[in-house]
Amino acid sequence: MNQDALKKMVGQEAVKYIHDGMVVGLGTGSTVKYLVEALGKKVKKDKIHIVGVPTSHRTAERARRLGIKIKNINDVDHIDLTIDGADQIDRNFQGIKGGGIAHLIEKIVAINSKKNIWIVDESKMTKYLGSFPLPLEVIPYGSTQLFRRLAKMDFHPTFRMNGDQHVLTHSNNYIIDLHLGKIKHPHKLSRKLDDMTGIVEHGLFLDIVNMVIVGYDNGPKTIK
Ligand code: ABF
Repeated sequence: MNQDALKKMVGQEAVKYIHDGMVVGLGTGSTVKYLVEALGKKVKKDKIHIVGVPTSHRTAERARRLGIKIKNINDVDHIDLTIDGADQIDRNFQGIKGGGIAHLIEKIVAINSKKNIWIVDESKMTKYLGSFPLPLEVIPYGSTQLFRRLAKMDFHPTFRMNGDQHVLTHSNNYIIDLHLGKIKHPHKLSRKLDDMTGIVEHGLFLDIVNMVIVGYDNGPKTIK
């Protein structure tokens, strides 16, 4: 099966965990696209009442178009379940997210959710995090000096650019990607980045996910 078919598989599998009356965090990315489409069909067919809390404009628009009621996180009392994609997941179920520049909003929604499920194709599973660049959302003011500091730490930073323009996040911040190769101690790195002024949020999602649904050729596998 190609990667897109595996993404569709897990997106459709995950909708089984969404029930009438739930407030559901809706992630961002190409795998979650299939979840939102399956959820739209389930809402119509089973006439269930769901409130979706989107993690990006893209997801919000797609959900609205499919008849899913959308609310801002500040307008809900709690989030029962968040389903999102991921860029990499290691054997301890730690993750890298943010390839889609939405990791700050995704992390805010995730840490305010009672349960988190990640849906990925098998290519995202890895022994160590790091071969996927680690995104940092950074404040534009002083980002040049921050970039130099990260380079001196041998974090191999690059600005996320679109031509000669900085890619801007939902909050109009910049993205710096760290090309680390292998992250052996993600918690130690997380603490180091949390202490650096100018970094709004990094894409290490540690001790957050409760369940991972992985797409394999012989079917979806629910782990953890
Ligand atoms: C999102 O899922 C982002 O954090 C991440 O970049 C993206 C990757 O997933 P996909 O391969 O489904 O686009 O949550």
